[in-house]
Amino acid sequence: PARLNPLDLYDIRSMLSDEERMVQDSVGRFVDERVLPIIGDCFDQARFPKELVPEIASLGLLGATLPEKYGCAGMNGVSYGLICQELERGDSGLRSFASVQSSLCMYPIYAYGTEEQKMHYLPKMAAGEIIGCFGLTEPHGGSDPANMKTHAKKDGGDWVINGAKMWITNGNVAHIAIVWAQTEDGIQGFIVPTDSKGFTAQEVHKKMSLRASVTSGLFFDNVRVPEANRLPNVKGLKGPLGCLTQARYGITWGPIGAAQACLQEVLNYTQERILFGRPLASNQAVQIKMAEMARRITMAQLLSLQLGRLKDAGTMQPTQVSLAKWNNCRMAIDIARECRDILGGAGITTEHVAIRHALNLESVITYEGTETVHQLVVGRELTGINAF
Ligand code: TGC
Ligand code: FAD
Repeated sequence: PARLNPLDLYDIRSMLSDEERMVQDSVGRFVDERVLPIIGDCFDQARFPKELVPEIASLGLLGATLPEKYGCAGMNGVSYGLICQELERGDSGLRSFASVQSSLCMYPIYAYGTEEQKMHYLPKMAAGEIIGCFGLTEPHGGSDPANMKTHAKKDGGDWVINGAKMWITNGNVAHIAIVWAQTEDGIQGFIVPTDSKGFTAQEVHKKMSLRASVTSGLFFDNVRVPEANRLPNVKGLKGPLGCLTQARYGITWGPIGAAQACLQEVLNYTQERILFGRPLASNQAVQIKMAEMARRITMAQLLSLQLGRLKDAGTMQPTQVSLAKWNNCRMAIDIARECRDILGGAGITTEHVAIRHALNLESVITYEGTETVHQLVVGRELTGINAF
């Protein structure tokens, strides 16, 4: 029989619909042709490749699961997962851009906004003409967003926002921020144009991770927005947490792509690297490491695909998303670090992909709920005891 595909040992492809395979192939081609040739340099130079945004938009990758009525592609959840997987095979920073735009900015407008807000923002956001960022985390502690200090106060027909957000993806490239703020009626979401008076975004420098992505602090000094910019259809922490469930779902798929990129690289490298008179790949120790990687990638693929099928059936639970986000981020960071080691000295530069993915995954395992947060969500489900 023909040899199996090392990146898809269980032929997950055969479990996809024709449409899902088409989505995967078109995003895969975009990543091979347009992302891989430049992304190592973008990471070195700490540069977000903003020039790719129009192409990402024209492929229908922004807000991909939202209805066509709003200029979106109306894809299913599995297709959205495959988009994340292929983009992150390129770089976690690019997948972050798409996750934030789609799941954290377009989704809340779609799920919690008025018809006017949807018609005004979603088509332009799908086209990449309006870029969004999502402000939930604050400087004093992201794991416990219920304790937020940023607040919005009603003043006539307006809301006045004061406070600060930290570690915000896209902050300095965004035209609007979805800002979660404490109000007299609990936490509420606001669409804040980034050219509002009193709004400042300050880029975070010296990052060793997600260098091809923009990360910022946001500051609100009496920022005034009209009532028309409030998202009226949700109150309380379940507003932002509902967005996180969408984004975390995509993030279960993304790291599979990063791990595949790393495994592919060492499969090639170890065939050609001759040490002690034979290819590195002929050593038992090296084969066991690579077999272990393929095993963990396969399990992650099956986990995300089943999660996607549950999502498309409308039965996916946040605890299931937590388990997969934890498992798949841990899988990928372990693989990327191990691949870096197998490359030896060559593994320490961005000429090879492993160290870039390993460093990026330090963010991915932390954001959207740290590994510990997701473990405790699963623990709470098992025991009925809240350990937070
Ligand atoms: P709790 O007070 O029990 O619940 C509040 C309300 O929310 C509901 N809920 C959810 N709804 C939807 N999805 C979820 N995942 C939900 N989890 C809870 C819940 O039913 C309740 O509703 P109601 O109607 O009763 O009011 O809150 P909790 O105890 O579940 O939350 C605790 C904890 C620690 C799990 C939560 O605070 C948490 O997830 N913390 C981590 C925060 C986090 O992940 N921040 C991410 C910021 S965004 C980001 O990182 C973007 S990076 C993206 C990129 O660049 O790609
Ligand atoms: P903390 O909450 O201070 O946690 C510190 C440590 O304590 C962690 O190890 C954590 O696991 C542990 N811990 C917390 N609670 C417990 C407990 N009960 N028991 C045991 N250990 C515990 N946020 C946004 O809102 N929007 C964005 O776009 C965004 N983009 C990001 C991009 C990047 C590159 C990064 C790094 C972060 C981004 N974040 C964003 C923020 C991210 O969500 C937070 O960093 C994350 O939620 C953790 O919050 P924190 O950094 O304040 O860590």
